[in-house]
Amino acid sequence: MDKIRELSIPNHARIIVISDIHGELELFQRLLDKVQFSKEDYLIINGDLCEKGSNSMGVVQYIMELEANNPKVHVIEGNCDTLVEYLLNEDQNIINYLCTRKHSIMNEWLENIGYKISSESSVKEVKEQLWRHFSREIKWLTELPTAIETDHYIFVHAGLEDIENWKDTSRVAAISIPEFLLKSHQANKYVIVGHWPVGNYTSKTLSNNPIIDQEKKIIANDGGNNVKLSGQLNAFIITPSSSGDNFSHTYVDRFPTTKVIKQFNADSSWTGSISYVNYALTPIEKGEHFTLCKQPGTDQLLYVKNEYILQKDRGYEAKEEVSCTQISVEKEDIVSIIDDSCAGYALIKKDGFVGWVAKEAIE
Ligand SMILES: [Mn+2]
Repeated sequence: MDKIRELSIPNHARIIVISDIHGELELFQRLLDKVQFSKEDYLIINGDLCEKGSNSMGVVQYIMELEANNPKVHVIEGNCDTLVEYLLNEDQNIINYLCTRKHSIMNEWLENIGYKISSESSVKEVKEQLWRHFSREIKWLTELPTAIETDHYIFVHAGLEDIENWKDTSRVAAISIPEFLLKSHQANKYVIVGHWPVGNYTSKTLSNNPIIDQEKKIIANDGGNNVKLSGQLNAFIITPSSSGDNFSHTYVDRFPTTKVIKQFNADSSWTGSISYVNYALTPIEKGEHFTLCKQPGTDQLLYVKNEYILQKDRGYEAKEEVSCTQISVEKEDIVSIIDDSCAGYALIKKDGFVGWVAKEAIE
């Protein structure tokens, strides 16, 4: 990769890392408030400002301004931020992408200038229109660095190749390598990434909180905002202290919260979750609310909420990624409600952990 920014961060400053905002301006602003982002802090936006959410244009505008007014704000590119390059290269495939994906920054820009796109549209003309009105934004997006290196950290959207000199990682790998936490790297610093929702790595209690792998020196921070049913926007926070850097995190999501009115004790044998790829299920015993299933992909036994099991021609599968864990709650706990539309049990999030509680605990 060619675009590496070296950055020297004074060793008393807090570093806040946020990735995969995906067009969620309001969530991003709430998160900055929640971490009490101040003039003393460094803010690293770890790629994927655009796509999937409904206000990519607003996110880009807001962060461009933030960066222009604050030398401590730094942004790197994610794969979703590089899509405008297809347009600049006049690649006709981008027209098909824009016709099938409603939530794209380019569609928001086109709507803003009242240009109706169709599969017949010429890529040259769309490019000319957007360049006329948004050249500043397009230029900014294409000039973002691929990685930022500080004394102790490397910030990159997806990951590094497992090679002697990490700087030889190709740009495509840096912004789009999948499952980096299952791989390894040879840089002798922590590598902080987004891109791959951390929920994909969990096999026990589903959580979208950042994962720190001390041995591999990888920190995965993508909370699956706008990608996962229970997704959230994470802030990973590095706070220096005399004994070294402290790591912490916080998050925001769009779920309503409620106060627990009755204690619920989880059955600890109800654990695990269904995540990306492993949707196939073999039902073993159907209960009133949950069905004990075997997950052929992992050989795990899981209690799957009946409403989340679909019968397809090829067999049974999960409707989407979902927790199969029960979680305990105490009276007065504040929890977020992810799904209260099922019979008997509600899917909630407590301190970032996702699972089921009996409905009488919350209503
Ligand atoms: Mn990404």
